[in-house]
Amino acid sequence: MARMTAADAAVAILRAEGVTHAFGVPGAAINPFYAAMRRDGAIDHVLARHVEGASHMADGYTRTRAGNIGVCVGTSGPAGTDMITGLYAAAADSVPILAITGQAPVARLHKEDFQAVDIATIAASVTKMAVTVLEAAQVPGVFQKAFHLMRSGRPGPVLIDLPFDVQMTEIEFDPDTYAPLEPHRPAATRAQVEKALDMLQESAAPLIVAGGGIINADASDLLVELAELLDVPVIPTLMGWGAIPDDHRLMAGMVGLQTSHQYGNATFLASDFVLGIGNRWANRHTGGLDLYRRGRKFVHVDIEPTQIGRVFPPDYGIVSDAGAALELFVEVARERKDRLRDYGGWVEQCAKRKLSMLRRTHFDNVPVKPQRVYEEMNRTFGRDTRYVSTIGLSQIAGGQFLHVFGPRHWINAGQAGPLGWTLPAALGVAAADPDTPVVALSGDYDFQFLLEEMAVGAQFHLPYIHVVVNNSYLGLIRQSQRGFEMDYCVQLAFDNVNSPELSGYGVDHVKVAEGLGCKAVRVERPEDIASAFEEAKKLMAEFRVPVLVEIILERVTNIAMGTELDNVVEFEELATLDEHAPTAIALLD
Ligand SMILES: Cc1ncc(C[n+]2csc(CCOP(=O)(O)OP(=O)(O)O)c2C)c(N)n1
Repeated sequence: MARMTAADAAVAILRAEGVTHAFGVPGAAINPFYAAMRRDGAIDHVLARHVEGASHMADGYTRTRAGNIGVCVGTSGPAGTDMITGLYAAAADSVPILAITGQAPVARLHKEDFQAVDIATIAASVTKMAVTVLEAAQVPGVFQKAFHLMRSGRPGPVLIDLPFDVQMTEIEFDPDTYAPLEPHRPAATRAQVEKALDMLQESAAPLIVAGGGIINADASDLLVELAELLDVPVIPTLMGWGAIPDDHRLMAGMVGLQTSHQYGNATFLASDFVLGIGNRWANRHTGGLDLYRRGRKFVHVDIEPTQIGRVFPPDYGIVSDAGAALELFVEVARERKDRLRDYGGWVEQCAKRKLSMLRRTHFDNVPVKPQRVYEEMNRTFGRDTRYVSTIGLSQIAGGQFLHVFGPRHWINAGQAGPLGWTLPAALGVAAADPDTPVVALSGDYDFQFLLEEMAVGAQFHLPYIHVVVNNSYLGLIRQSQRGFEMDYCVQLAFDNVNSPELSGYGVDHVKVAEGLGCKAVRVERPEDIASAFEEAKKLMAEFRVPVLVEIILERVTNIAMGTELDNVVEFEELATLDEHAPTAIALLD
């Protein structure tokens, strides 16, 4: 056994659990932990400029690779409260991150000490565990339990709050023999999978709804294998996007009120059976439940028992890790290969809908129409690109028009949608996987929320391309104001006295990005977008810093959305010629 401070033991456990990076902001109450990180030397510290930024970096880091746990670190008081949005975004999307905060000494916790706040209580509803450790000897056990919890069942975040004196206390701990606990992941039984397959085979027009649980379980290959064995089309949810490549013949489109395809909704409404795996029937996917459920049977597979029946009662529910369930589904489907129902006609109908219901992307308008931006992104950025986005018309249009070809290549704060998430999350993604291109997508407001974090990318050489579609208009909020006259001093645009050429837009994002040590390019004409992206790639490779590509959009844009799956309002005519939607057509060849 070795004697060391509890802070040293905590850092040794992070290393043993596979943590390579910590994103944080120091302060007096967390200094012992920082000193322990320095002594250990195995964890790269990335100094954020805002603690919320650090928490989103940790989130992006986790989402990039199976098994990753992002860690964010902050001092007592406001650092922990700044992390709450990050914890919420992670919890909402079933993403494990570990937040570590400093705290006032144990004896002063109840004395309204400087920056002492009961962060464990504040964080309780957005974590799987939030605890202030009062006994130094419990520190190794609390960290071991935290990793076990984060990886078991439905993944999610944990917060560990460490009083100053607890961090400093010497304890017995043997890092050489420390071993992570085996995560608990429930698995479907054969009888359950056989019953679900029997139900599917009774239907004439079945679909698989593939949720983020499949990506969490690293089981996308199994999903594709199952879809091919059964010859059943797949609808990925927003969190499951990438589980089946967009150019796979069985990719039937996304369904929903916003980030959806018109053909996806039409195919869903023509189906009579849905096998949902690792999904949660999110309301922006389902729309009104009457229409969503009418005329079809549902089987729901989810790792968390209480998710079954939460949104609506399925015809049959199975509690299982998505990967474990898919393994068994594939096994049983293989055994039944010779007696599986022929869905060729149904698959063909779905493919036809895809061909005839594409939205138009090719517009030559100046100022640029957003659809064109996504077409150029599809054309310029390779299949291996990881896209990162959060919320806004930009994210919704990204969902409708971008093409994604692999799991963890669409990285999106889907449920919480906190403005500001995109930039720091993209830095976390770049830190976790420096070898794969990262392209972030923001509206101007999302970009402005935490834009100081760009300096972090310049300082720590975390290169990525940030596409900012600038309408200076809070597009999503305007489009969804639903008759509320909310326009009370709500304008992002102003006359910038330093950049008069931006009249009607406001913030000079190019100057800001350059001031933070990054490179930046501005585009105003559609024919210049592709060359700006190519230029950005070159700048990124040469300087190894984030590169902003700001595209000045038309101020007012409407992107298709609606209130029901059969009532999504289109604002442009659908593509009638191949050249109206060239990159989407290319996927169908
Ligand atoms: C922290 C936070 N506050 C408010 C919102 C509500 N909200 C959603 S989108 C949006 C406007 C987004 O504007 P922008 O980022 O410029 O994107 P656009 O919709 O114009 O593409 C707002 C205010 C939010 N999602 N998060």
